[in-house]
Amino acid sequence: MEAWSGVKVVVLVGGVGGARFLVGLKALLADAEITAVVNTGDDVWLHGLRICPDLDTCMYTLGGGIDTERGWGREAESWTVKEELAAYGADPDWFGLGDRDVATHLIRSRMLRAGYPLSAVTEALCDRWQPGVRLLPMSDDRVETHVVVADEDGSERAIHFQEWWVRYKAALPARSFASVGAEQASPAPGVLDAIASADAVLLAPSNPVVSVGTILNVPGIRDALRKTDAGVVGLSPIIGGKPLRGMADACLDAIGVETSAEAVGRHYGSRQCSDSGILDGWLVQTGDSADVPGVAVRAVPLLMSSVDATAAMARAALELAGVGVD
Ligand code: FO1
Repeated sequence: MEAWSGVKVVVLVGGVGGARFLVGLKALLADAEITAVVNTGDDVWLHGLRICPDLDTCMYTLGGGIDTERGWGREAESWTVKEELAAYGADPDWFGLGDRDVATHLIRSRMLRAGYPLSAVTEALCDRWQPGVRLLPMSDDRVETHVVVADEDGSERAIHFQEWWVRYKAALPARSFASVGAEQASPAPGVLDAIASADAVLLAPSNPVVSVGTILNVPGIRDALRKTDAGVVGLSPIIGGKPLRGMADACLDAIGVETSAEAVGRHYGSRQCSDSGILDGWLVQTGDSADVPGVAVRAVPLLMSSVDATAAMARAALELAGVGVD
């Protein structure tokens, strides 16, 4: 009997880093039940289409359709629709809308307009891609990450995360982030049950502010993490004092958290000795150290350089969460 059978693992994930981690976890837990709770704060309406970058990145990566170079969008992509939109002068022209990717957005937008919740849309799209992991949006309600930025003249304005991230490459100093709609949102069906009945809950090495942080802003999720019998273990997205990819440092600066494995571990906090913390364990990169009061810290290799390397990280995280394998 496979040592992992029957094990239930929930992972809170964002985009590229989270998807990569899920590939290694899936390789390790061949026949266990993996549920990914995916950030939808990056989601945006563009050209009349609803785009869900982190859900699509996870779906394409696990389903074998991702462009591995970019980490988002489809492989063997073409950009004719984008060129034609630009020829019409249709705003925005700074977002990479690929032709193959557009089909996903057309199906999603049609189903949303027909009244299907995002979780049902995601299930339908996954029928094609068979990711081998249950992908749940953090919420079926609209929760969008907006960024308050300072312009050259010092004036402040709020822009959608995608504009900050893609158009400005996070170069505009971010004053703060807002999860617009979070107060009225609730976790998507299945999210709270999955966390409550899990054997382990893992925080993928995703952006702790705009990915994992946004998921924690959905009312009920943080409490569910504090209440579950599962071990809750995070993997640091900061290695040697900097993020491996993405701009987590720009995000951490904006909320006044130092870009270090220790600071992020403390930011998530201890479940045992704080009234809002969520961690029992924290994995940091070999060579990094972190003192996170009330949290068991272990240093292991955290570079997702191969599926095997990622599977080893996942094994270490599960063991720290008390789900050991012989
Ligand atoms: N990221 C970019 O840096 N440039 C793009 O043009 C871009 C287009 C894009 C289209 C679809 C999609 O699902 C993701 C896309 N991303 C792009 C990534 C997106 O901005 C994600 O929100 C970030 O990667 C953060 O997870």
